[in-house]
Amino acid sequence: MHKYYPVIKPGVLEIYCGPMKSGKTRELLNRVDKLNYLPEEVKFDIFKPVLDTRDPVVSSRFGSLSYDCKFADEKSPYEILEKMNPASMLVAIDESQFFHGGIEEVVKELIGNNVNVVVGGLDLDFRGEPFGKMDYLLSMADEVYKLRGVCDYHGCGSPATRTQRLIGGEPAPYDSEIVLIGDEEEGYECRCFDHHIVPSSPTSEGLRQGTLIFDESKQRRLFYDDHPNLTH
Ligand code: TTP
Ligand code: MG
Ligand code: ZN
Repeated sequence: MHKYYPVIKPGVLEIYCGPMKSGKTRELLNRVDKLNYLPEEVKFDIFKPVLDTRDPVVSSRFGSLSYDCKFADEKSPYEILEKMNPASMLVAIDESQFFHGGIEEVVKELIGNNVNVVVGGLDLDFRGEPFGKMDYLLSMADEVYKLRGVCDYHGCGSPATRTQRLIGGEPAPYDSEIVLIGDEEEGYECRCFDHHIVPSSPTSEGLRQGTLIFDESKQRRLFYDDHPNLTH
């Protein structure tokens, strides 16, 4: 067993995923923060894609943890290998959903070199579909932490697994751009499955055509088959 285990887990891929406002960045930083208990010669790196310009550091929305990070071009994930400290025993990558193809090769290379990789990212985009290469990374992962938020919809408060994008207060249609940097002021909410609304989605119009309806009065999706008593 490696002497710094479990703070450093050589060759292990850990993933913190979930919707926006589920605390992914905070969990990632808490994970990295444990390295402070190790001798100083234990090196690590934190990366973010350049496109996320919200912050030059990785910091969580709540709490005081904040770490300097390195930026890698999301279109050239190999920059992570070029820019990392070759002595790093742990590489953390936040906002991993934005990295284009190649990120999975980078992660494979790192774990193959016994680096402990800690990934943070949205598992699903605003449409509720796998975001970027996150599905591939999740399949490769040794440890997956699926974080949950709290549904923002009119006091619902149920566990939230989805991110709702709003444009001018209205649910964004399925065919809007996948990448749109922002936070809740700019139109993102954390929602439970029932309150996650994607107008014109092929799922609602194709797969169970005629059975899935969006009930305006209840502001939620309902299946006629599953809920024959729609008067409730
Ligand atoms: P996150 O770090 O997931 O947001 P967060 O800080 O609220 O979450 P956490 O506390 O869990 O760390 O950032 C997500 C970014 O992705 C944000 O800039 C909005 C963007 N985004 C898209 O570009 N497309 C999408 O479909 C969604 C859902 C988000
Ligand atoms: Mg975050
Ligand atoms: Zn809800």
